Amino acid sequence: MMTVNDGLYLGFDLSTQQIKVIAIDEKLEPVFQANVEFDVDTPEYKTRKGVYTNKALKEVYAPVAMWIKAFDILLGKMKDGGLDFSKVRSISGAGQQHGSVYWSYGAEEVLEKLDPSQALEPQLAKAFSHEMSPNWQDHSTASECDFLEEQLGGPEKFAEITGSKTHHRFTGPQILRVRHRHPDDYKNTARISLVSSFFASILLGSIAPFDVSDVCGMNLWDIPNEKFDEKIISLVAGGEGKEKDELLRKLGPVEPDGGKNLGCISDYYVKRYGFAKDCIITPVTGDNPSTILALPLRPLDVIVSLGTSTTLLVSTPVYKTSPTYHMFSHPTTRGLYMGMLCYCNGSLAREKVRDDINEIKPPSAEDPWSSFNEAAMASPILGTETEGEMKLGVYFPLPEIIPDCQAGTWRFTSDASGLHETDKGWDLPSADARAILESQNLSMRLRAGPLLSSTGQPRRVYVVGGGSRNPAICKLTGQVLGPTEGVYRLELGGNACALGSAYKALWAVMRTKTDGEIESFEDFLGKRWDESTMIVKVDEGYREGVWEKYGKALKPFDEAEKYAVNY
Ligand code: XUL
Repeated sequence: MMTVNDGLYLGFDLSTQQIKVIAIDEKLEPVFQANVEFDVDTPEYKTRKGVYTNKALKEVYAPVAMWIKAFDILLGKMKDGGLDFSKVRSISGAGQQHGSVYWSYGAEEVLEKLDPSQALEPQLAKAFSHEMSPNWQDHSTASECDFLEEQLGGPEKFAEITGSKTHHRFTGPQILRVRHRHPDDYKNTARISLVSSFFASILLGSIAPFDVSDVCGMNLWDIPNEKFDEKIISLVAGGEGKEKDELLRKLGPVEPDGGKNLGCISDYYVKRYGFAKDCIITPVTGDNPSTILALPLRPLDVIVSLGTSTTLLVSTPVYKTSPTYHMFSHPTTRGLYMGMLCYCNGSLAREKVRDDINEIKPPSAEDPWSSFNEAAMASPILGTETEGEMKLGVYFPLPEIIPDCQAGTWRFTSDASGLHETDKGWDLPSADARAILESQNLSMRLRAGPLLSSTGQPRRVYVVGGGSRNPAICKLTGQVLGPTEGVYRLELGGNACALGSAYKALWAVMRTKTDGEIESFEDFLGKRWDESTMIVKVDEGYREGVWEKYGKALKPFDEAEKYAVNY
């Protein structure tokens, strides 16, 4: 039970389809959770899965005003749910990465003078020079990416400086597209925020700086030198003189300390909801950086988030770049980096195979995955018992980011004579169940290996998100990635992102200072985190012989992916 003096710490998650909040106490205990789903709770915006899509232009974007309306509704739910706002000591949060928000001249004044007798949305709806925020699923910036990469000297060079090669969804190419296609909107933009710093801004009542980690998702930030790259900024701005200065002004500063007190919450929330005047706002980061804060992640540990998309996250002291993955500065800890793989074809691809199998073998009433799981477990490793042979598949019902590939499904047999595209000998659709899980895990192993130990083997894999409840998925993750200590599911995994932010809000207030050294987030969380209640072991991980067998599949799998890319 909470006592009267206990403080609360809030973590928000402004993601693609919903906004969530979690409140924790000083013992890390979650005491309140609520969410607002855009399609359902703000139906007047008519979004589908939180976004608008223009297929012809490959554009995906979301109305900023909808997020604000949803935040109004969420605050109402928090109030109705009995959350005592006066106990909240600090707030942090996370936003879907890469999306940009364009503030008009005059927005800062609107933010400063928010009227507590009104909701936020009607007051802020006019504070934007460009009403839509390009979404991370957008694929409209191929020419901008090509242009930037050519000018800078190729994908390796881009990755070396900004942590990633250019990507359609990254903010720099998106800003360049807005400048080209909506020059007046660009001109009328006083400041550009990421979704994360936008959210911090409406909490603060003034425009917040970028977060140290989320800024690395822009393709603009020189990670090793901790500054915006002048050449890339000039290319995006359209000139090296006043154009570059203008863009730098629009971008504003980057806050290097993830636990910084950015200021107290806007008076608006004090008067309208009863927040304490001294409740502080700390930097809001990206959803993936926030997820790694949901547990004391050690080097060689991996988080695999099994949601709509699949993301693999590692914390590493080594800044080693490659066009095949992303590096970000760590959201709290200087000298550490977050390595990330981000796939479009996560649960949707698995569900497609599941549905094909269910058509011929209906699942049990309780579990729509029962036939799929049975099929996956009944198939031999790599689809065959024959020594020297393997069956491999590539399953991309949606165009894929890793590798950059059109939509399609390809099946192969590999033997001494090489790799052959064929589904001869495949027991379809059952054989796809194991093959898709192997395929998704082999792709992660191929790319995450170099970020891990010399053997490419993780210590632990933590699974979060919807797929982490499926035992067959967890088992294949254990077999293919082979973590030495096993696979663990994070309880509350569905809320890992918001939880990571709430932990960060707590750390920001409670971290100690010894001889001028600030207590690191890892030490702080490690002391308070009780493994026995937070995680459950869901697979043993490394099995002698099995991991090695999958190791032999990496080369033919790489060839199979290249075949799909060049198809
Ligand atoms: C990461 C990415 C997605 C979004 C989803 O690069 O694009 O994971 O952050 O919210």
